[in-house]
Amino acid sequence: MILVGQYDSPYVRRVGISLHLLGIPFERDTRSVFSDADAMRRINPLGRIPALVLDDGEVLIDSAAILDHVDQLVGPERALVPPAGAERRQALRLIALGSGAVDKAGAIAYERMLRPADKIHQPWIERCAEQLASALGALERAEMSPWLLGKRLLQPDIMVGAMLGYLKLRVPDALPPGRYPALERFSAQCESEAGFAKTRPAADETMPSAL
Ligand SMILES: N[C@@H](CCC(=O)N[C@@H](CS)C(=O)NCC(=O)O)C(=O)O
Repeated sequence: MILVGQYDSPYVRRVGISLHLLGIPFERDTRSVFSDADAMRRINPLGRIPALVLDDGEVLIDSAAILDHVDQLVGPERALVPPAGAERRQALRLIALGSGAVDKAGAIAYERMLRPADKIHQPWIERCAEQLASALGALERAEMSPWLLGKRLLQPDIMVGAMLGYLKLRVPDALPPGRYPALERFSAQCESEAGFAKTRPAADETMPSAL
């Protein structure tokens, strides 16, 4: 299978981390959604990443749908989202907080990096920053013992860890030193895992500035 997308995308990274963690071999297509937009739209009509090209050529899009397939491949014992009940609901809530935080951080990064300076709308950035801080506050108060759902590293940890890595890269002002001590420790714990280490964005995996 081929994972399409660059690791500066936390959505691509969370798929890469999950595949490494589960020991599923894969290749990479690291073309850019910006500089290779036409080619990327032939893979995913939305021109977004990640996509996962299966060995028979079928293309899965959207990290949640890709990871749903990966969980089915490995079966309920090894799946990274619990199969049912309160634990599954809690996992999905934590994943939603992590991916929602990425969406807000992404909106800030795109506003700052893709718009000409005179078209940047500061009130929109401030609204996104408040929503992002509120989500980070909720995650800061979450139990981590040592992972979000207990002893095993699961999809909520991967999503939140990838989100924190993305913030450090693209919106570092969202993580003022000392404001989120539990999340700082949690991020270091995630980044020391092999799957996180193998999926650090390369220097050329980056976004363009003003389109
Ligand atoms: N819900 C999607 C979000 C994917 C997404 O936002 N991808 C971004 C990179 S982080 C992208 O492709 N952006 C390019 C664009 O939308 O033009 C998922 O979970 O895969």
